[in-house]
Amino acid sequence: MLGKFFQKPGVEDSERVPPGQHLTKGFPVLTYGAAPQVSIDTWEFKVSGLATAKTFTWDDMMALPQHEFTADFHCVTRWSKLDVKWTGIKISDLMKLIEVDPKATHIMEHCYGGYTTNLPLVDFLKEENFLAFKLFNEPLPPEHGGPMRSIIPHLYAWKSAKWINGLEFLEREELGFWERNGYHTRGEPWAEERYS
Ligand SMILES: Nc1nc2c(c(=O)[nH]1)N[C@H]1C(S)=C(S)[C@@H](COP(=O)(O)O)O[C@H]1N2
Ligand SMILES: [Mo]
Repeated sequence: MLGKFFQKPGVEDSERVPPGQHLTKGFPVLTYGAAPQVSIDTWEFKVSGLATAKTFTWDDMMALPQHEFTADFHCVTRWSKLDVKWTGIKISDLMKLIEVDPKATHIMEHCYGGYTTNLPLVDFLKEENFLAFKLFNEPLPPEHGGPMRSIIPHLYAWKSAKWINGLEFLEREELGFWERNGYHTRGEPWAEERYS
């Protein structure tokens, strides 16, 4: 796509930048509270709720197929970053190892440090979603959620849980940290589902 090279950096590209967002060249860090220190040696990822309970270690995760991803990132505080390059594991590959009760309709992502964020199961299971452990080919920096975070490209970035350490399967919607504090339950950037 030749046209891309002639575009001035920072110019809002209406086809890719959702309404009310502006492009940022850097990659701001947005964390509520202190960033937890998480080591891969003791790292655990727990499946709970309406699914067969299971704990994955770092090595279990690294044994899954690894892919490179390019995704746009939209923070509800109105900055967007296009074409972020990640390396990670598809949620769909992880889900092949998780036995979910058919009654489950929603999930809660859990994190080291206590942050949570909720999603309808259908949004969570989108083929484009992944767990990232590298950012631009370097180990995911701790401030951006290293060693592992989720990336849910089609929703505002508060759904992309940094320092993720578990998934809880639910039979009804429950609210995560920001959702309890006034953010929209779903958070679709093209519909500007910012606050509820
Ligand atoms: N555990 C955790 N995950 C989190 C957050 C947080 O405070 N704690 N902030 C969210 C918000 S509001 C945004 S915009 C993105 C920011 O990711 P970044 O700091 O890598 O830019 O992470 C999301 N995931
Ligand atoms: Mo955000």
